[in-house]
Amino acid sequence: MGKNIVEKILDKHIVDESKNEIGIKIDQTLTQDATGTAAYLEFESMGIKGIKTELSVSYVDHNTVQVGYENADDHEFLRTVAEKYNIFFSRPGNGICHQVHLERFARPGKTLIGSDSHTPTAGGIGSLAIGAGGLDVAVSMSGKPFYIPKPKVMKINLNGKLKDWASAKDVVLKVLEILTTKGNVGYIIEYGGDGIKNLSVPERATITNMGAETGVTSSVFPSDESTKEFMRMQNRENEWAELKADDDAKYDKIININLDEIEPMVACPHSPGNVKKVEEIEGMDVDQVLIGSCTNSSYHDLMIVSKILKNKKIPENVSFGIAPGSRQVLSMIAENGGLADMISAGARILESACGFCIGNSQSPRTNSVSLRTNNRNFLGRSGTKSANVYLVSPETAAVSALNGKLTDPRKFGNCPKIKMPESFLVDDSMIIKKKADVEIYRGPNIVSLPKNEPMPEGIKGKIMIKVGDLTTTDHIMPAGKLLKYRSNIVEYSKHVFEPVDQTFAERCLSNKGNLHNIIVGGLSYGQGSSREHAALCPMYLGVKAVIAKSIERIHKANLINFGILPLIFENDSDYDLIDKDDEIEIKDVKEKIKKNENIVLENITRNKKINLKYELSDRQKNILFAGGLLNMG
Ligand code: MIC
Ligand code: SF4
Repeated sequence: MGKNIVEKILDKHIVDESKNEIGIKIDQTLTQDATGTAAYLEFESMGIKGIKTELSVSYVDHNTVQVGYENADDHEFLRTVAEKYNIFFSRPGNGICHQVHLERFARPGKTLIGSDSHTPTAGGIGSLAIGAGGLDVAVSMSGKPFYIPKPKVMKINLNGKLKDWASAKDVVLKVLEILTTKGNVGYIIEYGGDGIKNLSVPERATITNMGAETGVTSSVFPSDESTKEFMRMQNRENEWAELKADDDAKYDKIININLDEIEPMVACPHSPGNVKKVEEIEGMDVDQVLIGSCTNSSYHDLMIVSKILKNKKIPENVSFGIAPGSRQVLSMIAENGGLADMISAGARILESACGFCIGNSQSPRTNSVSLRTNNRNFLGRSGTKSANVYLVSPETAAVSALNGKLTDPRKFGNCPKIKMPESFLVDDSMIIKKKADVEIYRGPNIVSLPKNEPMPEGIKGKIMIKVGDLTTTDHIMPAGKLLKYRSNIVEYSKHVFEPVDQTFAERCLSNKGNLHNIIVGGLSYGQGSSREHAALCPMYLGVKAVIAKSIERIHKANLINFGILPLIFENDSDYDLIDKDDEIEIKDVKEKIKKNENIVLENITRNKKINLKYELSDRQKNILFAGGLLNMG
């Protein structure tokens, strides 16, 4: 029987298999600074001499604002860790991890995990690239397998050809409109169809990048002539390998999208799944426009923008910023004059980093409308809770910036055609690869990680918070200006659930030791980022279980890694039988899980019984019993 691409890659990488999960060998890892500090502290605590992967890269891209000493401390810690353990170190200024990895390291047919949910960007080149918590990345660097739920494969056929002004971003927004941000856990998307030959690797990467918002494990494209051409332009043709599905390959689900019918799209506040056509809501005034992020900041994206802006000026009431995705892109547009056209139009040129996307710079003004090319518009993520953030393509962003209003770019006139250069400008001098037995730098912001106790026999505690559907890790563990505490868990923990309830952390700490703290969530709890701090910090606050209607893959794995029990309501409607401040008890929970028996929660306050379920492999049960992976030696 024929095989699909996912099966072909997995066949070469599966090293362990149980009823509901597979363990895969990981060829490459990546970390970024905001998740990397914890990941390397965890790696150090494993006492391993050096990495066992083919390639591991540590990027510094998320927090480069350096207000206070904390970021600089983190950067130096990361630089010295990389040197000690033989890890590539991509210096601040070299670009956003996913963009640089695609340009310089990602390879067709290889497995990659990264401590960042947008790691599937590398699926654009045919790598099976998966986002994970930092601890899972640390484990993979030590040569042990990485576990995912047994995947189901969804084929999305892209047929036909995009019309002028429709772009890869509009394609992935269409995918989000179809799949929404919930209900896709466990799937890997494989792209195919006759239209993909017309899509370049960076366009494919925009599509696989934002697949993360659907909740799928990864998204992957075949590796074909277009892939070969991109790799040749990066001077990496020798790393190319063909990757294609067999004609009779089987899929669990098939979706067909006609590229000819794709129109400019927009994701409205406050979810990337809240998709409309631009023409449906155009005309709205925009106060801020930001172009960049790992979704849309390739050479082609920025050249289109520069052509749209050429000889034009941005209106005085629009704040307009552009962050090129990598130093390669920035250098190339600087050399060919594209950058000068942007500056002349009134753009503020921002560092090649995540910056605005994670809300630690460029927060928009109160009650404003911000139009952005990144991938997430969760409430408050921009740093301004009253702002409304809309996600669009670079073309829509640039045309709208010029008009001061959300505008369908088709109104602009002729669509600029970008002639790609003969090759990309390759200069890896900001990527350091050195191995020496250096002493690791630890400034006062590098605080060692707290540990958990083994799982209690029974849970007796209190519901400390009850949140609704689609609660993201940005709600649980906000980033933005707090990013500088990523390597200081005690400090960072004070801010858990801050956007939702400012008293949560304090209340939890006062219970800790007497009562077990419990979180109740709705559908798709923990969607969004891979930040393990959304589990690590609640663990530090004494949270023992999360009970929800459903929990997203990466967050569930993080909860288990830090010894927090992920439980699911057997009946969704039982969510209504439990509320904040209720006292609850789950008797003999450990024994029941050991024996695979049903779990019943007693709501003591309301005198109600609620049936709960769980899906845990033996491996995951053992991690939970130990109180987390770090306790397992
Ligand atoms: C994000 O886009 O939400 C982040 C910031 O890149 C996160 C990682 C983090 O929180 O450090 C992600 O996507 O995993
Ligand atoms: Fe950085 Fe934004 Fe991409 Fe996350 S989504 S890696 S914050 S650019």
